[in-house]
Amino acid sequence: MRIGIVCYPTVGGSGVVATEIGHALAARGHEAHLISYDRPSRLRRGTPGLRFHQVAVSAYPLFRFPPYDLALATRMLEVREEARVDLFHVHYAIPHAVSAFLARSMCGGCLKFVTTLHGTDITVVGSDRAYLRPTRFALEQSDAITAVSRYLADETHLVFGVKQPVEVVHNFVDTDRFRPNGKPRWHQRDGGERILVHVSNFRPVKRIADVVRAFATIQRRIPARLWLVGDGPDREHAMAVAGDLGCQHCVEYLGVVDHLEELLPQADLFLSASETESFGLSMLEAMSCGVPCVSTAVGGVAEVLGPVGRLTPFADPEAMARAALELLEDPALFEAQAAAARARAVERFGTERIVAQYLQIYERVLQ
Ligand code: GMT
Repeated sequence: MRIGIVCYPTVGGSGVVATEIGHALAARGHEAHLISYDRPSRLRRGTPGLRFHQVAVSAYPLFRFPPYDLALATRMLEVREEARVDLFHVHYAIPHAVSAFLARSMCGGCLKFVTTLHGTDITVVGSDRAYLRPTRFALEQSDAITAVSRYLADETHLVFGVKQPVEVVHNFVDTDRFRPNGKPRWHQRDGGERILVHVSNFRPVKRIADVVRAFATIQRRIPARLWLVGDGPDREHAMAVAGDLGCQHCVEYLGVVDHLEELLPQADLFLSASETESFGLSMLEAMSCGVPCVSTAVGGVAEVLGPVGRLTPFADPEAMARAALELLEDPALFEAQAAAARARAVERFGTERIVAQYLQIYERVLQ
């Protein structure tokens, strides 16, 4: 098959999932064409069968907001003609599904598209009055709709009232790349310092300050260090909170890390304090490295963690700290959790299993 994949290029999960689908398709002998305004951060160079097509948006002075959705629709048609793409798979509904509909209308119905919903395209941005109607319309025009969790599929029906089925296809992880590195645990290391990690786009919805608050409590009880990975608007606020709580010397901001698979296995525990999280891809990547997660019980996180790790109430950093300490003070419990995290990632969220579900959907739509 020749599949066009439209996504955001940023470090956010939807772009990561889209790019990894591209890699997985190429590895299985298909042709994948990634379309975005920049090179996606996870795109590995020189992959046979996988090409990147940039969308150029001209900045005419009259345009306060250059119309990216129009430029994208045009690029989709060009890629379809150049590469004889069979089907488009658009990730994140806004505006990608609308552009796909426009591209299809411009060529008299020549093109089919599958829309994958990732989270805030439904729960935050999509339900904004300014975008709700075009998003619902574009979803209804999609040849198939998928959501990355059961929670998100249910929200889509609730918020948008779309009639067609929203199929659940969970996110996936390359369990060969994201794997434990066999490092000694803290109780075998000098000083016994635990390493906690948080990876995100540091948006308000991630509540990074709560991660820091939970960490401050943990670090008062046991030797610990917090790695903050990623970037976004709340980064400085998080560091300021660390300063206020007197734990800034133990909080390290690592920025955007290109090879997360090398970093995550070095951590002991992943903390997430999100207000909403349709899936939580970085938690799955951590689990695959044998790193258990402590997260707020929101959205689709329970579908990812299952019985492994700990879920705590939203906006309760003290409860998060207690849950983390329970795991970090008991080496036997911790080892069992680390092994269970890895096993769950391998058994339920491996690339092979999930990409097969997308391939089935593509085949069905193309029939
Ligand atoms: O909204 C975001 O935070 C970014 C968004 C994205 O497009 O990267 O993340 C969403 O999609 C990820 C990949 O499917 C999920 O793992 C995240 O849980 C989801 N974020 C939220 O629901 C907040």
